[in-house]
Amino acid sequence: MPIWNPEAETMERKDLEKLQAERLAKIVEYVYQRTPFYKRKFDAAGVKPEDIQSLDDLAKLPFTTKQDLRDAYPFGNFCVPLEEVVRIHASSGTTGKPTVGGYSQNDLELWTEVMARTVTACGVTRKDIAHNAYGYGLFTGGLGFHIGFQRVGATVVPVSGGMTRRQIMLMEDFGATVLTCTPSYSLVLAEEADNLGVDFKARMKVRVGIFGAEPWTNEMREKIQNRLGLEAYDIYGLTEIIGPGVSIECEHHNGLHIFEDHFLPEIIDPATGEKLPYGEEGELVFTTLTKEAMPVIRYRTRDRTVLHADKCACGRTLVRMEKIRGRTDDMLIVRGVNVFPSLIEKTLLNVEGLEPHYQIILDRPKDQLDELQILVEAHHSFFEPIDTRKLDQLRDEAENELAQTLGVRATVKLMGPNSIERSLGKAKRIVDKREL
Ligand code: DLL
Repeated sequence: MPIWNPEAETMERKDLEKLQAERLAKIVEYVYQRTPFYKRKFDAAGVKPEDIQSLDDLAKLPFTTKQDLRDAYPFGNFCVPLEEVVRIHASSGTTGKPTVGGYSQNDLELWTEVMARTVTACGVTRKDIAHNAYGYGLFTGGLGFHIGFQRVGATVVPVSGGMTRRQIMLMEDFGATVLTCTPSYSLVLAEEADNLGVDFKARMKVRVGIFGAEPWTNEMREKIQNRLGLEAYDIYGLTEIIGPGVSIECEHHNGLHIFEDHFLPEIIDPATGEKLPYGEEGELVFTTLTKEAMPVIRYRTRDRTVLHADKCACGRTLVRMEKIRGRTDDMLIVRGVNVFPSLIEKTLLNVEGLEPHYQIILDRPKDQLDELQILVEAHHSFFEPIDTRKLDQLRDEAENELAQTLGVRATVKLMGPNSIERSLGKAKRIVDKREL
């Protein structure tokens, strides 16, 4: 498979590390001079830019947290005057103010470059027609893919999210070969095709799907690939770093290559902040090495994964991160037991008869223990006509499987087709009523 920028993506690791160290020293000096936001942080930690000479010195620098960025909202951490900022994006965030991303002209150029690398890694070329159903607007997904597709010369269809029925028509009429959206929305598209009597696999030419912006397991990947008849690639990114374009799977699907010449990754122990070696699971931390408007230093993503540095068969020398395993703050504590949402998804999708649409509800009725309830849709055949005996069996099977894998009891409520809310973008999987 072609590589967009072989020089950068297949560089010898020692040359790459040399480049990273040079860029790190520069960016640390840059942010220190350019914004009181970092000057204050570095001063408080007793570290000066000249202390940062090698990659090992990185650990001397203080972390930047989501709270730090909130405190600086909206532009307090920018390193260029607003006249040099040519684009703003933001991530919705579930509570309070959004997280802002600001881009200079050069930052947009960098974003275009990493997105061109990204789509090329998934086999996209100028011959492709890319149906881009990520949201256009403040969210980085739509415009991020847009510029990457244009750079490689593919034909981009900027359809954005919504009007799902129309999307099915356009995908078929335009002969889309690439689909980009959240993994959950890809299933909404498949369902709408079913509703319209359109056989997605037979009528659509889509061969590649590039899905991300929300957690999804390999079990979910299987479901999507089978239903849509395409090869699904996982893409990761976040507004604070650049948007999509931080890391991408290659054709070997053995982790996501991080564009390390621009985004320097670390894994830390979320409890102690200690740096962990390759192969160990922890919290992903990024330092942007080349951004101008809004560089971030040691940004704690709260996403949990593992890094691997051995060479990949695709030829890229870039570090690979495993599929995101969850967030440091999404672990549910149910009656004192740690429960990971990704494990719930995995378990449900291994039970035959359940559909990949579910919601996790946590509640604590007054003076009682936590209750974990899982709403999940059963295949429509159970409802035509309704077969309560079989539904009861299916529910018991799901509850038993969950009890075994989670180590805590969850009640399962089986739902009819299309009864769990669908999302155009990121799916809302967890409803925690205990905080209300
Ligand atoms: O979701 C950027 C993006 C757009 C990525 C399109 C991929 C495709 P935010 O809205 O700032 O940015 O959300 C970032 O979403 O910290 C993760 O928790 C989560 N996330 C993003 N990609 C993945 C993924 C975009 N592939 C936050 N797997 C991140 C799991 C993901 N979680």
